[in-house]
Amino acid sequence: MRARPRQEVTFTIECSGNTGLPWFTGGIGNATWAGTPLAPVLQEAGILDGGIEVVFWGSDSGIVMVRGSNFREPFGRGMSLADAMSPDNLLCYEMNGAPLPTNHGFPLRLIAPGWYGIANVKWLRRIEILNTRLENRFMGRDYVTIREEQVGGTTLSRFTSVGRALLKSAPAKVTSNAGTYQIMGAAWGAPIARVDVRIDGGPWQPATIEPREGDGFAWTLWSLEWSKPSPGVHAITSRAVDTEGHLQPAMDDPRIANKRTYWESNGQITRRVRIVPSTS
Ligand SMILES: Nc1nc2c(c(=O)[nH]1)N[C@H]1C(S)=C(S)[C@@H](COP(=O)(O)O)O[C@H]1N2
Ligand SMILES: [Mo]
Repeated sequence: MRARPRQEVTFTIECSGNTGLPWFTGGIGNATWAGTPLAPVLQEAGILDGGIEVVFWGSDSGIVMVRGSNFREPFGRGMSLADAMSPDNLLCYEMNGAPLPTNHGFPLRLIAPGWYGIANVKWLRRIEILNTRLENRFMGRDYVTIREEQVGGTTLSRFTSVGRALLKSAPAKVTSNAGTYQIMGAAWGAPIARVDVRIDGGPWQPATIEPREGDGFAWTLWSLEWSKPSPGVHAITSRAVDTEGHLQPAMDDPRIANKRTYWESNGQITRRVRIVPSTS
């Protein structure tokens, strides 16, 4: 793999279970990944007529029970051949200039920029091209978004596999320096045009966004000056807008509120911070 052409991408990977609920907010990280493009490897291996699905198998496995029987199933995820052939996808052996750490997939992992964490299969053992869709635990049973939608006057529960990353932002921290406060956060999942911040349900204020790093797969960091917050607890909400004008949905938007599983949770996040009176 190392003898093949090298390609890098700076890509923020978010776990699709990163809900914004207090018990899980940190399932996200940004790194520069290096490896070799996947598409030429598939082409050289030879893609037979009828091949539609590329399956990435990890070395880890677990027991799944289906209708009362136990099976040992390796971790695996499938991608349509068209998605797999994207020139962005890498067979990745390096993270931030060092060999992949074991917990991030050593010796080789898939890096699929623009997809939720689950697609980025670690500890790769085998890649297959199938003539049918893969419907294993990680495609069809777990990591499945269930959303109720009104279709033709009836309520339909739609079950879909966790897929591409979604537009999202979050307030990350508040710092103070000589009485001046600053709210800082990140936005990701799409090329970011703007981030708005709302304090205690007030008007949306545009944040200052930092220049985009890399090819649009890295998070955009943003900040907002916060003049003279009163002591006590404040609620800070952010919303991202992408370069096509899409708005990160509010938590009560039907796209979020009508979900029955917590995967792919890209609703606006409100964080509470306590401002304590200065002791100096
Ligand atoms: N082989 C294998 N790959 C895997 C997983 C796994 O359990 N086994 N977890 C996936 C999930 S759910 C996420 S969020 C990302 C996390 O990648 P990271 O550990 O580099 O942050 O790896 C993905 N790849
Ligand atoms: Mo995940």
